Amino acid sequence: MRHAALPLALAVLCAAAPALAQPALTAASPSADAVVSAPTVITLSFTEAVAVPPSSLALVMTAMPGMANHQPMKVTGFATALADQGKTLKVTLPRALPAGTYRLTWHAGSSTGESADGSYSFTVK
Ligand SMILES: [Cu+2]
Repeated sequence: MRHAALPLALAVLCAAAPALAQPALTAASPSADAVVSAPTVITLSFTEAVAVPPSSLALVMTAMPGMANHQPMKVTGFATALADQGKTLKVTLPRALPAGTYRLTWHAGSSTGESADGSYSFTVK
């Protein structure tokens, strides 16, 4: 009896899996550890469609050329929109990013309540 019941239990688990999928980051521009020149747009692409809100993004300048002891400086005033049928978060910056090192922190949430978080750094030359 226990052996007969097991395949059914597995089948139920497998059928439920796609609905519980978290949005995973598949591509980003600028990408992690990239060195780019003055980006005006940041894009993050996910395996699942996400929604805004709850998806959000924070961008902090952590270093600047020629400036020792740079305090984390938050970049504000950007607009977040969806593209690619909700699978891409497109962030339009108020102006091209000046030279420095940045830390990008993202939160991606789907309309079904699944979410994921991540962060990475990139450099503007
Ligand atoms: Cu700065």
